[in-house]
Amino acid sequence: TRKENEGTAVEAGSKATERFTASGKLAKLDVPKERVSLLAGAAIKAINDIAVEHQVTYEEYNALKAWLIKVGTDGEWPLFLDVWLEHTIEDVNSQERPGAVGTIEGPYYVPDSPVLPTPATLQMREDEPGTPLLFKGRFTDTDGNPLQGAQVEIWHADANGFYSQYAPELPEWLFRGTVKADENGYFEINTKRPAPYQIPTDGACGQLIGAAGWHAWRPAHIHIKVSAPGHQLVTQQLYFPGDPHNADDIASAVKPELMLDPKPRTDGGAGEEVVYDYVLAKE
Ligand code: MBD
Ligand code: FE
Repeated sequence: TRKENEGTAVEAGSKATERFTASGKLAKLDVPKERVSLLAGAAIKAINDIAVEHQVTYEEYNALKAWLIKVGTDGEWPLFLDVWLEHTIEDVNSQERPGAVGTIEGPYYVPDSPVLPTPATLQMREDEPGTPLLFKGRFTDTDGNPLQGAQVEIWHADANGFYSQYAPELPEWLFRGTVKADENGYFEINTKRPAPYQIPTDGACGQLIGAAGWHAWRPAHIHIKVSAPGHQLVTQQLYFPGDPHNADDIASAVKPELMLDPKPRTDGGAGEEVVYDYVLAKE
């Protein structure tokens, strides 16, 4: 797996900023004045309360100012927010939704990945390192009927913990694809087990982690967006039992329902297989 400082903030965190800025999400944002005043007011009050409660010094205040400036110049606002806040936003917004359990999207999703029919094999290099993983499952609606037109968008790190399009020298769509389920809702995806992921240690987020004596790790995970016409999209991640960071994910995004159960392959192929079924709620 990956060594200390191999992934740089410049290549990963800041690309996430570029992508977010270019994605068109910014243009669509329109938060009503009342909500801005309520939320910004509450956030400012919470920080002022902390300053009183913990008797914040000028040294600490200036360290904060320098650090906030660095988060921006390193392009790490998406990384910072997705690691330390998105899990709460996701909880708040998925409480009422029946069916498949979700978790955070994180900073490295890319829309419009290559469309592949099932059974699919994600793009890999020749001699791609890692344990082969066959991921299969089925889509149903909340009444148990097979779902038509369902798809799995999948993206994950390679065996060194790097994401394509956010690290140099990786093929553009390595370990990224949009897999169409068959008419009975079944899908099969051939890929390789991802490595645990360390967030970039050389930028502002890494500086905070070092200064606080925390660790930078996320457990190995596979990112997923599942959807079908007329049904609610679910964004989630799947995890592997036994990963040392399942219990202390820096992004607080692990849930028991998202744990896979890898088994030897039933078709005699190399590696392991996992089965994960999706129930999608109507829109
Ligand atoms: C990741 O791969 C990720 O999933 C999150 C949430 C944050 C940083 C990197
Ligand atoms: Fe990730």
